[in-house]
Amino acid sequence: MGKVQVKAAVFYRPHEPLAVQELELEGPRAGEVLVRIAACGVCHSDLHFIDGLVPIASPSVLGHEAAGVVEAVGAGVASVQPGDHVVLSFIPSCGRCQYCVVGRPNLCTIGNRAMSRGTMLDGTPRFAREGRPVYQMGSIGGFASYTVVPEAGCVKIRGDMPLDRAALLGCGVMTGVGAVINTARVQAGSDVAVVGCGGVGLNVVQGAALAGAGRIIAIDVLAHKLELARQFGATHTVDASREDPVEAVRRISPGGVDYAFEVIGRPETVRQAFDMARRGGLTVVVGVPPAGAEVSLPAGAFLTEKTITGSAYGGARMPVDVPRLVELYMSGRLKLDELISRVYPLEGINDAFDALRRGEVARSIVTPL
Ligand code: CND
Ligand code: ZN
Repeated sequence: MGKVQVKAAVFYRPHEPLAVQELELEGPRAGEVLVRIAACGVCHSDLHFIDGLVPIASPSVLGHEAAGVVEAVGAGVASVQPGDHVVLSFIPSCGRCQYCVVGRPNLCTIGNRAMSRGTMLDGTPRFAREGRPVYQMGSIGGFASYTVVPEAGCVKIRGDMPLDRAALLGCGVMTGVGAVINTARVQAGSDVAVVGCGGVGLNVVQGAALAGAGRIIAIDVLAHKLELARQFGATHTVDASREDPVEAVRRISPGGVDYAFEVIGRPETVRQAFDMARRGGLTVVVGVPPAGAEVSLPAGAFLTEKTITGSAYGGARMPVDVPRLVELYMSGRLKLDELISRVYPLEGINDAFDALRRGEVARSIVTPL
């Protein structure tokens, strides 16, 4: 199939608004899929590029939290066909590398290389403008009317799942709930602290509730985020703009919590989370820090068998986890409607990022068509 004209939001350089432009989209090559984007969530990871905190290939179509409908497939594609509804994955795991084989597909060598380059698995993107390549954030580029993704980057979902809700599963929900269930494996009855209750952190809170955590302590600097956190299952809230969050958490959960999650991406709050964890407790860093940032920890704490780990994409095993999350939503046990604070057309994308930067929203979605 030939080239398609699409409308997309393109990042050129930091501290500049995204440009909403016409691009050419090449049809799917072998093993690739053309998807009409129904909705794409506005995640803080995209904002890090715009704010110049994390580098990305330029120019790039941003957006990595998307769902849509398969329009066409390239040669050899077997798992989806035109008309299927899909959630897109920003780590298109190959299924064959050492990480995939041992059951850690979120660490896939090939998928992570494609994600960080902003390309398909063969190292090239499918968008172009005036003949020059335009890269695809997370091998997706979801702020576009259509995109092409690797087959391994789409997961088929049931047709009656609303696509705008499904988009959120592509990053925020998978990352947040997955950090609790896949990475930390939170035990029922244990105490959890969540530092940062935005689009991803609220999903850590609801993941902890799903796992049957005992005390779920939500920490943020904005009162309306703490109210939302209560709706998502927090049993206690701490306003870190008013009191020391470490002291507050250690007061609520004497000795500290079993699991502390950092969901902002700042060295100071990583340290706070670590200090909130009890002896033998686990700290999980979900937030993406600025490039080059370092974290300082009290070395003596390791004698108390405290551990700290990162969580990439919530330890996602997308073909397993996405249908599970869909079933949880469809049976009323996963909150997605409450996450969508605003819906923007593609032309409103820069307003959506301004609102995210100001902390006004849980999540916004962009509907490109
Ligand atoms: P969002 O901006 O929605 O949330 C951040 C929240 O942190 C807001 O509610 C803020 O008010 C709050 N906050 C800011 N400073 C403080 C502070 N000092 N103390 C307490 N709360 C504070 O961002 P998001 O939820 O979309 O993303 C959060 C992070 O997760 C961000 O770094 C993003 O890049 C990262 C992430 C990681 C992954 C992964 O795979 N690990 C995937 N997606 C996003
Ligand atoms: Zn994200």
